[in-house]
Amino acid sequence: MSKPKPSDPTIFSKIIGREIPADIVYEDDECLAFKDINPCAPVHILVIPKKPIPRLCDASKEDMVLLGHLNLVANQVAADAGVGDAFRLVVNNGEGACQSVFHLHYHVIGGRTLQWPPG
Ligand code: DGP
Repeated sequence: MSKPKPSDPTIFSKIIGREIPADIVYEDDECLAFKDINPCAPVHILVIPKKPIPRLCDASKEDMVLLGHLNLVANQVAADAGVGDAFRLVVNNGEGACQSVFHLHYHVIGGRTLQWPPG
């Protein structure tokens, strides 16, 4: 099987389209938030835009409002999960930074003591 290109549809497009299930905790016209299938903390939620931006570095000025919205939704889902005052927001951008799904996503991680710097 050939290596996926950043422009290919991803598993997250299938979650948006309800072709595969996910534990969805928030949805609006612009974005979706659901629990990570492989959580690294008691709270591990992914916030994704419905627009298929592959990586953060592929976002442009026209995405400015959307990117701000994703941050506010991250705040909201963290608060709803009970970790609103202590959580980490992570974007892995590109293969070299461990991005494995090429649809922009923010990891909202919390519910345990978090170390710094991350590995
Ligand atoms: P990243 O390495 O930053 O690209 O993170 C991708 C995350 O996506 C990883 O933590 C696991 C999660 N993930 C991958 N496939 C699925 C899936 O089918 N469902 C859910 N809920 N999460 C997934």
